[in-house]
Amino acid sequence: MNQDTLKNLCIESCEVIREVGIFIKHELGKVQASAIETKALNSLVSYVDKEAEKQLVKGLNALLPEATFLTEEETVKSEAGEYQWIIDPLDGTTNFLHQLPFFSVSVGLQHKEEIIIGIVYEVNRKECFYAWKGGGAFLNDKKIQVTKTAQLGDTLIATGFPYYDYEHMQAYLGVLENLMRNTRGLRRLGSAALDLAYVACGRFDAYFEYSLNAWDVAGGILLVKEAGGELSDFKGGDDYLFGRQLIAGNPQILKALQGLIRENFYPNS
Ligand code: 2AM
Ligand code: CA
Repeated sequence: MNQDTLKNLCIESCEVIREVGIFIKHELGKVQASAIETKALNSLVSYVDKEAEKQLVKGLNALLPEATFLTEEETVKSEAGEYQWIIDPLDGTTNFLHQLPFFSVSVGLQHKEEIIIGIVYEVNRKECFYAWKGGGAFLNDKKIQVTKTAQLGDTLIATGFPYYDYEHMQAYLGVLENLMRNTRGLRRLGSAALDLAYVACGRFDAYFEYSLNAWDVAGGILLVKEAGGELSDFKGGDDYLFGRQLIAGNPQILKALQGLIRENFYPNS
């Protein structure tokens, strides 16, 4: 795909996602407790997630019929392919169901193991964050960039608290304590996709979390890269799309976080 084709596909995909955002917003506050299912410990889902996913699959399939899908709610068969859409129709479901304003739609297009389009749509503020490979990252038509903050003491850092895998709790709390003492503050919004989008546009200096799924991060990874940021897994490697752990940030703060996470999670390495 050349740059023009990729850009057009990205912009058209944003339109599909905006439409789905209208549906999600329309359902806010309407989901009855009896319509909420628990998929796994603390992992909630309702008809809104599933219907939004069906709409996304239909709209995106029309734009690129040869692409396969990997989706959180599995309303379509997961298949590998040269092009694959990786979709979280509603990232931040717990917030949505509690009527807290931080939830988003996250879509990434993978081509041969590389994300080439990334889109995160913040439903409440109608903020569409999007990037295509080689084209830069944007928020509603304006180019975005990660921060230039160099000192940890000047940073605002996002994270996600463990909500079902408590195995690394001590290491995680060790990192948190250090950051509480040495940064401007920590935030936990509850949508990994939005955390990445907010790193890309400079609202956060960095973000880290573990026990993530590929659909939580596929939309946001390219946003961070195209906005001048960097990403790694907890060991400093590249296994952050399917590796379930991720650190993202401006390059200097990413390094500081990598060191801190290594000290706490892998003290003997
Ligand atoms: P989800 O809303 O699509 O399930 C990282 O925190 C990710 O974990 C979130 O983006 C969220 O994606 C998912 N998640 C599932 N259950 C959660 C919970 N109880 N608290 C926080 N995040 C949860
Ligand atoms: Ca979801």
